[in-house]
Amino acid sequence: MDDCIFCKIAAHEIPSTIVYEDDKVVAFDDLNPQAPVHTLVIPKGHYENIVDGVPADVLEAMTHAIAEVAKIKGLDRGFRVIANTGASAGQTVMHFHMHVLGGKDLGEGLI
Ligand code: DGP
Repeated sequence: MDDCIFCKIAAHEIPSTIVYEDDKVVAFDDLNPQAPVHTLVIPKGHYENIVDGVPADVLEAMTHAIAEVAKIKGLDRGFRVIANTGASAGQTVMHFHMHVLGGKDLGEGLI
């Protein structure tokens, strides 16, 4: 997608702090962190959200990337994964992404 900021990050056309990358996904630190560790995992291909026909191998690569991020960032005490889906859920960037949040006690709530 031409004017998608996360497509540009995936293509290294705009800078980001990349934590992990393979042929299908990129993980990079969020610009506006909500926790000591706040990393986004995105597919390199453009899908609007988690229900936009994301292929199983891409979902598997994203799960693998989340585990790699947890290892790299030392999230051995636990972490939270969130995929805001649609504007009413707070999705602001319409390129599927999973937030990986951790590095502090996040408590028991969902949000
Ligand atoms: P969401 O609300 O789920 O769509 O989250 C979008 C996240 O993307 C938000 O936490 C801020 C982050 N973000 C937006 N633009 C950029 C950017 O250009 N670079 C980085 N690293 N993060 C961005």
